[in-house]
Amino acid sequence: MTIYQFLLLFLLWVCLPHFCSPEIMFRRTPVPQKRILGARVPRSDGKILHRQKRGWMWNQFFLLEEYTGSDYQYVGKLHSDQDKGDGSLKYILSGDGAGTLFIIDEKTGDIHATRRIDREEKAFYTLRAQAINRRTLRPVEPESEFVIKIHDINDNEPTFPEEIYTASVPEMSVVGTSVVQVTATDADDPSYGNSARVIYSILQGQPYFSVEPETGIIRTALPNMNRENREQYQVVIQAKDMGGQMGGLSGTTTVNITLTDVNDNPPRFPQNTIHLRVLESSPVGTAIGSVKATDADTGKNAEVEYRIIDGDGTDMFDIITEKDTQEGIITVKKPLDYESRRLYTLKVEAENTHVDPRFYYLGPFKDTTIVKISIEDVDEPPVFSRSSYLFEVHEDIEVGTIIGTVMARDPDSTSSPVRQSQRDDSSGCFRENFGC
Ligand SMILES: *[C@@H]1O[C@H](CO)[C@@H](O)[C@H](O)[C@H]1NC(C)=O
Ligand SMILES: [Ca+2]
Ligand SMILES: [Ca+2]
Repeated sequence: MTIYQFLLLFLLWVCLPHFCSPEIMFRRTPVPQKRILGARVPRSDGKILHRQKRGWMWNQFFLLEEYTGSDYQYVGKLHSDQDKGDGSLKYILSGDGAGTLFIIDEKTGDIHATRRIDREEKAFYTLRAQAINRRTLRPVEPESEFVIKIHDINDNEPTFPEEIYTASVPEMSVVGTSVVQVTATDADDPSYGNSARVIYSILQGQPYFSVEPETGIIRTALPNMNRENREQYQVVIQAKDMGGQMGGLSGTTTVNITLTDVNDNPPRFPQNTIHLRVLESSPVGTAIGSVKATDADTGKNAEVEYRIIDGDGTDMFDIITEKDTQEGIITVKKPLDYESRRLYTLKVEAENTHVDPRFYYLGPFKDTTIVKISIEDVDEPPVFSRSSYLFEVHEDIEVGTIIGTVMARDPDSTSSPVRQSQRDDSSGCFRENFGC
């Protein structure tokens, strides 16, 4: 502001309800002055007028939002030094809301608001004031601009953009691991007081999680949180204005937190010993049965690889890992023979394929089981000692002469007697031990 050649006095009302009554007004010459906070301004009548800390400025009115009175809310008074009080002057208002929201008494210069005003909708109204001679209609003052600044009250609670958030954090995370940040906004005036100063607290979810009061960052608060015990947590965060003090307004949000898996459980065979049976006639490659280790983890943390690591059957059997079922399938590697061996033993190991070094101390991440395989007998056909026999005889040989011996052996151990019978062939007709 520079030079004001004309005197247009704004009478300012800078009143808060708890502090003073709307009648307190004072005059001020339009000489530009810096705002003096917390000063005491002597009134013309010698009394001291206490101004509250916010102070006032030349060419500004302050008006409290959300006025609930039934009458029009008093804003302030325009006054010209040219006003002799004889009614010859007329005050005119124009600009934001002039004539509707803000009305002026053209004789006295008193300005009123006609309805309740919401600062969060509009915080400043810029208006222009004129004083004219009622008779000549000529301005006695130049048009002057002023502002009605709407004074905040704490009428907005902090709100979160989302009603429910979802977040996740690995199980077994160290205490203080950041999970997610939630931020509430408060529509009140952040530049004044604490009406928009938000502090976060946790209403539900302790002792597992905590929230940073100033930032809204949610962190883990308990060591060794185990997904295998509990996977889902519901955390309720409150945001409260007035710096979290009593009387502040608050809003809440819910955060669904899922613990994600880490490999903190080794695979385990449910039994120490597993019995399988296989027919001795089973061809190489036959699957004779399966073993399965359980793992409390999920996904790749539960993946195992099976191996035969010991036993007297390591040459005779193989194991393959079935990816889909996570089973170890035992197969025949070499032809089996009940008569030469009836029982084999394998030591089978299941080991996690993705081990996390951070959790070595919970290992080892493998387990073993004993697999006993019984070979089952099959009733095999007798076997001749040779595949063909040739006996030479003279044509005049006597009936009943022994011309040779054929031998058949029963490979089954519990030998059933071999009954031999003759078969025709082209060279003639023989019946063993008998003539033709
Ligand atoms: C949050 O968790 C609750 C209880 O566990 C569940 O009913 C709800 O569906 C979850 N909401 C979301 C969005 O994940
Ligand atoms: Ca608020
Ligand atoms: Ca796990």
